[in-house]
Amino acid sequence: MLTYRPETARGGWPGLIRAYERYLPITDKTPVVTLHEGNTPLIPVPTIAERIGKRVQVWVKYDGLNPTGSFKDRGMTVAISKAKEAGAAAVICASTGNTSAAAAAYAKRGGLRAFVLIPDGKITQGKLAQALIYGAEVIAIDGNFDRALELVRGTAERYPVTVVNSVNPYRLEGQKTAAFEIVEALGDAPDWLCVPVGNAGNITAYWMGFNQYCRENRCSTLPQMMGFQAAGSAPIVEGKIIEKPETIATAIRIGNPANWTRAIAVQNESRGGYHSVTDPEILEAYRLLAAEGIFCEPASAASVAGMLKLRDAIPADGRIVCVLTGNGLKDPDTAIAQASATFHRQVSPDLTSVARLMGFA
Ligand code: AN7
Repeated sequence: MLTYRPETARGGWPGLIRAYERYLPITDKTPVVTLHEGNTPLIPVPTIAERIGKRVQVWVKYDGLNPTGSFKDRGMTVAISKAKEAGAAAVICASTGNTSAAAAAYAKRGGLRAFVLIPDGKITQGKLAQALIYGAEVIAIDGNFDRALELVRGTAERYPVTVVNSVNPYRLEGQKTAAFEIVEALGDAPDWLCVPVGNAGNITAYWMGFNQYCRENRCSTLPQMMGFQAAGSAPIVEGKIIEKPETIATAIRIGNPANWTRAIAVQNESRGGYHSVTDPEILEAYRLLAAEGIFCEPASAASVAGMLKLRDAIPADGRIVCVLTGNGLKDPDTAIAQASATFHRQVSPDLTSVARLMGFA
């Protein structure tokens, strides 16, 4: 007889709600909607660390290994479970792609309708594919993410739909668990946490998580929170709304972050900072990560690009974690365009031709 026990599925990992129940706003009545998200690896990246030119240790938190390929699953398992608990029939979000993928998956799993508003033509193939195959109701607007979020807020004020963007506090509650996992993996918090920033929900959530774990005596120090925006979409760095944000890192193509005020508080409390990285810097970090065997999406590489840009400010013997928020498979077009690998095409299908190309004949 087969006995399936969710507690032991995926190497004993029941999903982050069950794993961190006591730190989350979960009750006996919460119907847990999970895909066993969380528990992602913290991977050392020694060849990238070497580029810093002093003794430091660098790890990446590879959150692209979540069920829908991004950190959004952490927030969505909690947001959808709580929406279901409250009796919601439908959820809505604006998205540059990853939130819509996660909302679509978890809403379907929980039996809720999902409406997703996306900027037409400005989300990657993989993310669009996900929203569609999970069966969300996709509304692509002739406008950017910021306009989509305004429409989402307006809709939710008038109609019975629950917003699952990071203005929903349950999203941040779920996402803070990534900080718990980092502390568990390292035994304490790192010196720096480098995070790509769009709406600044994730950097806020990490800060909540580290603080909560310190209050619980699970860690003794707090990291400096270093947020990185793409140069064409850097409202927090520039201190003003960007009306027409642009960057190859479409996930963070956001000109008016929803959690702006919180983002400033995180900077002040952690003695951290916000900096911008250019598209070429992002793409260089993206290729360096691939050279370590790690494939993330361009927005995620902003954390590594930012760390390398600030190398002179890194403390000696520093321990740094860069968050890789999304999987590289989300954006195959950029990968193919940026790869410099040898790619022979239209090769005659015979041994001599193949061996010749390999340099053996
Ligand atoms: C890969 O999906 O905003 O600073 O609508 O997809 O918490 O917004 C995505 C954001 C970083 C920025 N990396 O996180 C959306 C969306 C990736 C992302 C961010 C996003 P926040």
